[in-house]
Amino acid sequence: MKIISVLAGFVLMIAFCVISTSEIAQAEEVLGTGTDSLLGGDLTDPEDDGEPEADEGYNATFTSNEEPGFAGGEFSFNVFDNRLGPSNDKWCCGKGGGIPEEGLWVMAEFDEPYALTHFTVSSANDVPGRDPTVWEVQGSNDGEEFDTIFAHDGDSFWDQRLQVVLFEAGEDYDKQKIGYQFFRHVTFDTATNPAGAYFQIGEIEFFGDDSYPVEPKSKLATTWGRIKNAR
Ligand SMILES: [Ca+2]
Ligand SMILES: [Ca+2]
Ligand SMILES: [Ca+2]
Ligand SMILES: [Ca+2]
Repeated sequence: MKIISVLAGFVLMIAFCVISTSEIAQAEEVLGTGTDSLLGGDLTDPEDDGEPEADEGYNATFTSNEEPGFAGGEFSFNVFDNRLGPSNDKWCCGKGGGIPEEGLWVMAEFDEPYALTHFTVSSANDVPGRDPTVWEVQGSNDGEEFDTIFAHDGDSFWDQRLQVVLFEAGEDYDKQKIGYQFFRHVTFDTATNPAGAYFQIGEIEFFGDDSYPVEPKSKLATTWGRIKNAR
C-alpha cells in the first residue's frame, strides 16, 4: 500500500513538472507598454542616441517599400526612432488598394553580419485591427535574396496599444546558425486590410551576436525566401 501511494505521488509529481515546464516554455513575452518597456540599445542604435528626424546616429542604413523616411510623417523608419506614441512615433497606415503581394517591408542593413538572438515588435496607438496578423522577420546577406527567420500567420500578438512583445531564438524561432547583414520586417496581412487605414507598427528592435560567420550554404536556403516572396 505504502509503495503504491509513493508511486502515485511520484507520478503526480512528474505530471506537475511536465505541466509547469510547458507553462514556463511559453512563447513570445509581453514586456509592457510604452517607450519605457522597449529593451533599448538594439543593433540599429546601441547607444540609443539616434536623431530620427535627421536620420543620424544610427548603426544601420534603412530602406522600405512604403513611405521610406523618418521625418515629417507616419513613415516607415519610425519603427526605429526609439519611441512609442502617436503620429510621428509610428509607421502607419498602408498604401491605397491594400497590402501588395510582396508585403509591406522595412529593412535595416548593417556593416557586418549578426545572428538574430531576439527581437521586439510593438503595436502602435491606433485600433487593433491595424496590427500585423501575417508577418515575417527575414534575413539576407545581399539585400535581395531573403531567408525567413520568424513567420507568423494567425491572431495578432498585441492585446494592448503601444505594447512591446519579445521574440527569442530557441523559443519562438530557430536558434540561428548563420549571421545576416540585412534584417527586414514584412507584413502580409492585418485584420482590416485592405479597407481604409489598415496597417501600423510602433517599433522594432533587433538584437544579435556578431560572432557567427556567413555560411556558404545560406545561398541555397535563399531559394525558400524567393518562393515566399513570389507567392
Ligand atoms: Ca547611435
Ligand atoms: Ca532602437
Ligand atoms: Ca518619428
Ligand atoms: Ca517608433
